[in-house]
Amino acid sequence: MFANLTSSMFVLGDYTSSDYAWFPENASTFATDNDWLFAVISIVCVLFFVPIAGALFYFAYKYQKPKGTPAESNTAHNTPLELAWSIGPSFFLVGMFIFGAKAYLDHRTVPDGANDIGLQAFSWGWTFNYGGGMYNPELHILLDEPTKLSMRSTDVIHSVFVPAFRAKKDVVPGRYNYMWFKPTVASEKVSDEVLQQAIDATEAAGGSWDFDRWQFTQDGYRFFDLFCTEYCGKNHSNMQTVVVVHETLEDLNAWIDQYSKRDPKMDPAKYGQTLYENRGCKGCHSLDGSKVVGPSFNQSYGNQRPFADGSGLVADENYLRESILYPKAKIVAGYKPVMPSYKGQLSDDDVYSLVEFLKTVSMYNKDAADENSAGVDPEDQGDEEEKAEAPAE
Ligand code: HEC
Ligand SMILES: [Cu+2]
Repeated sequence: MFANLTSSMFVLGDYTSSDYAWFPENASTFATDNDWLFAVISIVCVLFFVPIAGALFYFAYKYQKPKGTPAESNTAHNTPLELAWSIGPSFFLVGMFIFGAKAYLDHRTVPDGANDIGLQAFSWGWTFNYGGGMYNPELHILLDEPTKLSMRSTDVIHSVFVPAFRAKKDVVPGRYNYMWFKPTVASEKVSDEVLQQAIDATEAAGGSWDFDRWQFTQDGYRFFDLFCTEYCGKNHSNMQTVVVVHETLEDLNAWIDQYSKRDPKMDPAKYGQTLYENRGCKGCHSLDGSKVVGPSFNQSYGNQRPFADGSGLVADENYLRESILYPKAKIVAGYKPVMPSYKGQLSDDDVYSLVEFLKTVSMYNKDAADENSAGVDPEDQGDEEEKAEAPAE
């Protein structure tokens, strides 16, 4: 099942057991405290705003004078009144500060023994690091256990937001940041039947997994949404993924094992496609010839690559491997050196699988050319610099 499905994280819906208008589902230990504080502050604001604004309009109406009357003030100082309206509200302000600071400190103080998961944010996606070479775009955590995210960004400022957890934190390039939460609601699993139907429908359509339509993951779990909440560029709205809360450690570990590495029986190119989807390549490299942040993969393997320093070569396996592990070694002309290095993050077999995948999607690959987008004229693609030379023989 894992082998054949690819996923896109576009436009997730919001699974909740009930509709809501005010707050999303309450699914972490932060939610109750934060909602209560939010409600109290909102009510205090309304209780002050409405009478003050009302009095403003009422007095403006009551004491209006005919046009041309000279303005004059006849109010005297009223010390008790001024003290009352200064000191009275300051109790509310100090109260808000104390409860607000306490809530903030709660969010910043990670409990001992929290499970640590790495998070890398990039334009435009997320990669979670579960250790042992397991990376995945979905966040899977354990019920009733605190989880800490150690977060970094490879490019610009992003921000993690899980509305159901009431947890939100910026991910800033050049430094680590962290956040934590303790989920209190487990993700249900749909029945095998329902899951199989969704898998069949997805395969029949030849498309990628539609989270919005199914409202569960391709492993059959219901999920909470995770968004980027810091406008970070053109495809910011695609920066969404799912949070799945597992009830038992066994269940979580089984999921992690399943995605840890390629099943030896699986076709490397097929697995390479999963990595392409799951590991962020898709956000920067298209397969159809269009220029995204990086060159399209249908123009890579077997094609003459022009480099920024004026040199060039025909892309072979070694060049592709080097481009993945040491992206800054050779910069393709017309592109910025923004690709993050995957050294230490992809295993040897992962890189091999990706290279095999790149070969199958290249229009310059003689063996695969018939099945794939053969006939796309490179002259039609992109701008001056990336115009391809004649295909290599
Ligand atoms: C943040 C955007 C970004 C991500 C994510 C990214 N790349 Fe790139 N990639 C680029 C850019 C930009 C270039 C061209 C500049 C250069 O050569 O470094 C490039 C170049 C390449 C090249 C050389 C292509 C050619 O036609 O010469 C390969 C191969 C490649 N990337 C593979 C990958 C793989 C595999 C992944 C995922 C594991 C990936 N990239 C993820 C931006 C990205
Ligand atoms: Cu972002």
